[in-house]
Amino acid sequence: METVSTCPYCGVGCGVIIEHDEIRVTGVRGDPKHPANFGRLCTKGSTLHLTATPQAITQRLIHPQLRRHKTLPLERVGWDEALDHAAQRFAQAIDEHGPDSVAFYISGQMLTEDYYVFNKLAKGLIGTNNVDSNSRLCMSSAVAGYKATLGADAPPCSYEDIDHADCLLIAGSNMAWTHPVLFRRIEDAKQLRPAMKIIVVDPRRTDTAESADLHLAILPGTDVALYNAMLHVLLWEDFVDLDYIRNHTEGFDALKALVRDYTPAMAGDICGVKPDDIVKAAHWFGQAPAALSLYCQGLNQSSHGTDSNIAIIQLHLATGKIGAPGCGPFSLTGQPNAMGGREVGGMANLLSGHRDLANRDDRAEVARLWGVSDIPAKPGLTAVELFEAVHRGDIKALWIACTNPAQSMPDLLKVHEALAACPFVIVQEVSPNTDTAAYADLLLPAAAWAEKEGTSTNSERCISRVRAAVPPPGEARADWLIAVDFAKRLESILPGHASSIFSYDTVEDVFNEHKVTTLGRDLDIGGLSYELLESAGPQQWPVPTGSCQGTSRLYGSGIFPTANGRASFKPVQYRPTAEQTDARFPLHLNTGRLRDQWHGMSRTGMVPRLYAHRPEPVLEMNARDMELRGIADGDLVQVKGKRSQIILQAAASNALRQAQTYIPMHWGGRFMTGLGPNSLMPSVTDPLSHQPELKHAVVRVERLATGWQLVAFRRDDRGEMHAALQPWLGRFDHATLTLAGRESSVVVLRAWGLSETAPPSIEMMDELMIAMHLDVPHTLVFNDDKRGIAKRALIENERLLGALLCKETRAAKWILDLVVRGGSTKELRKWLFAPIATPPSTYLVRGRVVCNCHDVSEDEIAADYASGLDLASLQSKRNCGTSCGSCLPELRRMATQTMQNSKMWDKGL
Ligand SMILES: Nc1nc2c(c(=O)[nH]1)N[C@H]1C(S)=C(S)[C@@H](COP(=O)(O)OP(=O)(O)OC[C@H]3O[C@@H](n4cnc5c(=O)[nH]c(N)nc54)[C@H](O)[C@@H]3O)O[C@H]1N2
Ligand SMILES: Nc1nc2c(c(=O)[nH]1)N[C@H]1C(S)=C(S)[C@@H](COP(=O)(O)OP(=O)(O)OC[C@H]3O[C@@H](n4cnc5c(=O)[nH]c(N)nc54)[C@H](O)[C@@H]3O)O[C@H]1N2
Ligand code: SF4
Ligand SMILES: [Mo]
Repeated sequence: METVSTCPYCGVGCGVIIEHDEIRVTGVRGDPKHPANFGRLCTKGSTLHLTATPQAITQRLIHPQLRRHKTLPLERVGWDEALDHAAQRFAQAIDEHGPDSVAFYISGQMLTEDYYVFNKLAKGLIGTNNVDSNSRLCMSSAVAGYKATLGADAPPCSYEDIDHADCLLIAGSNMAWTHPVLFRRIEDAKQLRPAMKIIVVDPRRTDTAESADLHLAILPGTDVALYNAMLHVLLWEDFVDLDYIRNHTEGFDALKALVRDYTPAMAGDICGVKPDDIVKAAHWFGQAPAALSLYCQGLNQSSHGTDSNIAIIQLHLATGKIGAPGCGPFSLTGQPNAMGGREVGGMANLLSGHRDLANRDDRAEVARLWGVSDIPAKPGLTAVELFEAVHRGDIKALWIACTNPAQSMPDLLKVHEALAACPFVIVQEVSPNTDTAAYADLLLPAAAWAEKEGTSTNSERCISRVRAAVPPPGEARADWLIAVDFAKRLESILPGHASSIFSYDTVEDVFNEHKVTTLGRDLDIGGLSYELLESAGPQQWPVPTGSCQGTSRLYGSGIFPTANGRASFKPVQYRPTAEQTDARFPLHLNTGRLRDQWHGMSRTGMVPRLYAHRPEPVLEMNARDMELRGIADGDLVQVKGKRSQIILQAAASNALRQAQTYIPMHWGGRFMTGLGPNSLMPSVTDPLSHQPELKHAVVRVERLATGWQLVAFRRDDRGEMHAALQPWLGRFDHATLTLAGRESSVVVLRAWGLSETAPPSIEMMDELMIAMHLDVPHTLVFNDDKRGIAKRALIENERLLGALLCKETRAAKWILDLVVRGGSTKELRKWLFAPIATPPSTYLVRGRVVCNCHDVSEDEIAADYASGLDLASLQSKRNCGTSCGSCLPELRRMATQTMQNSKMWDKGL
């Protein structure tokens, strides 16, 4: 059987075809008809079915669980008891402390219908605007930037504009990894029209930057200076469109006066790039008949994220490069339904149908549509404020759905304290294992991708149907249904709710009500219905009543959704980030994404092959900074920031300038000792958008002397061991817990002891052997007590199934390869019982896997390139990059670089 649906990961919003037998998902492939991907999927999308295998389902949350008292464990309860209890706790808080004592923290990964219901529940039924979402950490600066300039929160462009642009300005976006299928479209366009110029603005030399004609490796947080200087050049060289400015905008004179100061020399100084390169970027942008900018978190996640958005949008307004094919400021959305959340007003300062909470008429209109007396005027708490209020004890009941703030919020220690102290926390999840779930007093099992129905809107305003293919496991339920069931119970407790405002029979009923709230608005979808989506496929809003087709481009008329129809310029000054490096904290810490992982890894982290590209948590550093500190690849370092410190392995990266470091955001407390990188990040926010500065912290890094290392592997066909081993992370100075393998899963625990820490006792190792199911009689055991060396290996049917090595770990990579890939255990037995440190000389360390689809590693690719193959012949030999294409940027980069093999595993002690 096949069901057409949408990928639940990034904002590209690719169409997928789910292959299934009505009980289980058996496969997934790209939908050739979907306008976002025309059949393509990236590494994450093409492995979606592997997050729904029977083993993966055993890791799902399938029953409601309630903690009756903070000191008691969670226990299984039925839905009635769970939701009655929840309603009673919420009603009690509202009764004793008022509606603002409860709060909801939801997610851009919910479907539009889910989002709509939660928003109505808080603002309409309870009467609190305390409903915010993880989109606050993601898109709120983009929302504020669009509204400040264009008058409405609407990305005016379409993906097809890539096919028409003569210049692409990609800023603060590593699309090659984060919007891969869209990046494939850029690669196609460049191949077809090599004259198209690509400019990338990113402090790091990412794979996206490698593919550019010009990479501006600006110093972190200096974007506003750069775009102001580009405007300076555009003005100076007459590239601005004075007619457009005169007819369609206002406020240009003030901006013109301001950018007079932003000479290329001045901005070059601030940004740390050559003034000539700024001039070149401005020339390319100005000369291009059609210029498109694509931008994401490098702009948004900053204490001046709104200004960065405004500054880049103004380049388009000043040159009139907006509203025409190939033109416009295109903010890429991160989460699959960040846009849907904005449409239903699912944030603390917004209301349904792109309305504003601050606007009295908007509030009255929504109250009328919902059939409630009023919507409170007091703005709700935005994400950072919300957790601060929880920390102060102001929030008595908190409902978290579809997001994992205990990993993804900044200043994590404080967030963990807040969650621990909150009287009543509901976590609505698909996984019982997230860092946030640990704090739940009530855990509610949600239906996941392939099990739920609704709609979601991608970056280009395109609304797609999300369809269920299989039933949810156990008692899991769709998010919107859980919210509606709760709302009805609350209505029966709270006074004054004779008739329900939540009488929906189907998810389509919710969609139709949402549709009514959009009528006459900029996002009007009066003409849209599930039926039209069924017959005509995905549609871009607006689709006003009477129309049966979406709108691919906005503002072609030059009329903007502002009071006087004009877009407006804002004189934005460059401001530095909140934390600046100094002698005590001399390094900048940047964070972001990996190609094959999704956020807190609750889903991608279940798929062993998705670890192959970046197998473990590291701090990336410039080689010179490492040398100055006596740090070698694989050394343990302490990363100390202003709020906390964490320990990581260091890895040299030639993508970073000196004084800059990078930690992927994915590695939280389930994968390494400590809470992960977000404990280092500040909770300062942009004054307008309230988006926190998740890309900029300052740190110092020091090498730590290690005394011993322990490495343990175990094949885990049931997929249960990763969760079971998590408590072990806290028992070592530093440890990491990851997966390896391809067809079968191998759990990998690596632990380090600092020089003063005693090696693990035999008892502790025995305990670990039990936890890893290595405690069987035929496990081979070697102990060298004098040197404190221990080796264990479990071999069955001549296949190595698991091993534990303490202190003598130089052969660890070889042994892991034997567990993962099989092979003769003869050499291993020899190695095990002899005081030999290194693997056999015939063994070649296999490097990182670059091509995930065809399992091709960097050393195989490097060897082929070294032997004279070009990309095409490499591909015909090994097929790498011929399936999903996510590795193509890296294959191209490697063709021009000699790659160094990772030395990380050679640091056995
Ligand atoms: N593989 C993968 N893809 C994803 C996701 C995922 O988890 N994994 N998540 C999705 C989500 S929710 C989002 S929001 C998007 C995010 O997509 P992106 O924004 O593309 O991803 P990031 O890696 O967070 O950050 C992008 C780049 O910003 C750069 N940067 C840092 N500081 C600055 C600065 O001051 N100025 C500029 N110009 N650049 C800077 C970083 O070096 C980084 O390369 O990805 C989506 N796609
Ligand atoms: N340092 C740093 N921190 C960051 C960022 C950064 O760049 N750097 N980026 C920020 C950004 S842009 C974002 S978007 C956030 C993302 O941060 P989070 O929202 O915390 O990330 P996820 O891990 O995607 O959390 C989604 C959760 O929902 C669960 N889930 C999946 N499907 C469903 C469903 O259908 N229903 C329910 N109820 N639950 C479901 C998943 O198991 C998962 O635990 O992180 C932010 N934090
Ligand atoms: S680019 Fe990848 S993650 Fe994003 S929607 Fe498409 S398949 Fe999913
Ligand atoms: Mo995001």
